[in-house]
Amino acid sequence: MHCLNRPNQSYRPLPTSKKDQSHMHPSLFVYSWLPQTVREAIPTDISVDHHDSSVAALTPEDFGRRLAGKHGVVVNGMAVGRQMMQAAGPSLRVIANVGVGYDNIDVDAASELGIVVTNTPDILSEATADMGIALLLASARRIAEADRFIRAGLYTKDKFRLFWGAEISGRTIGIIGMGRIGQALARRARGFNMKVVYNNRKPVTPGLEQSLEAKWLALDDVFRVADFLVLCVPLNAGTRHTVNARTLALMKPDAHLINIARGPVVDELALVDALRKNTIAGAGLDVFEQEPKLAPGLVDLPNVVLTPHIGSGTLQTRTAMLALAVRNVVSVLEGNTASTPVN
Ligand code: 8YV
Repeated sequence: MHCLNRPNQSYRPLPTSKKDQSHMHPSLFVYSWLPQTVREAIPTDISVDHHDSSVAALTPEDFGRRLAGKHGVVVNGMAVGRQMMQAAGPSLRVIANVGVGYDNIDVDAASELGIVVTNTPDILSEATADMGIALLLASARRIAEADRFIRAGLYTKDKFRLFWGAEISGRTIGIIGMGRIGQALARRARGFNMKVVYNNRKPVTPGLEQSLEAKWLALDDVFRVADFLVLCVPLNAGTRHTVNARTLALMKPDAHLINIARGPVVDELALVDALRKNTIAGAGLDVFEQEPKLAPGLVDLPNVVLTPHIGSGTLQTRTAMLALAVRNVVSVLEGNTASTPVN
């Protein structure tokens, strides 16, 4: 997914001298899992209020109360809109998102209010691309269905005709969004001897296209030719419902859709309809339109593999994401620039 760097805004003033800081220690609210090694990297003059969102979610009201008066916040996908920022008060200078996608944060409002927003690009690209391949293989080879079959005690006779899936080698992967994750996916797909076509607002450089052995096509053409269509775009007004009843109808009946981007890139009801009517063969979904809710009927379909937004979910990657988010906050609170700002 892309990190759209925006021109630097004028941010809220910082306590620049030691004298300023002596009467006002910066305070940080971390609303995320926080490993000890990362916590120890926070300078002791920053007071830390920690709530592990992976143990229990706060309501937006409680989150707002904890945020009030803080100078920085680390969030893990929590929606932070203009009202929340305003309610936090004028002390708030930095919002560090633990994730490359930052559609949960109103970046325009933050910029207007002089608040720095940061994300965690790059470090999760490999793990997320792995997840794309995992879902592609699982959907093609019907892994989840076969697993359920064995657990149900149905594996009792001849196995030759069981769970025939789709061949990968020599088939075409269509990647929508050729940012860092899309590129990592293309490299993996070449390793599986797949042909790579892609769509991106702008084609990548000829040199990169050549090294990835990837060909740019118009969006509708990617839908038409892909045997495996993988979504790697950020969510914004231009990408919402890229997959809808019309574009699903362009897909081959034996094609599979994989979503490792954001749920709302897909019209989930239209997808349920296509999977139910078998107008496409299968889907692998790591993200959903209204997480953690699923569209009615989705769980009843045999031809979809579902995972709960775990694209970047490895210990190494998630730890690195937290470390980067915390480094970004600390940098801003110490009067320096964040290493991965988005505004
Ligand atoms: C995060 C993600 O787990 O990076 C992203 O954009 O979707 C995931 O890696 C998610 O942001 C929740 O924090």
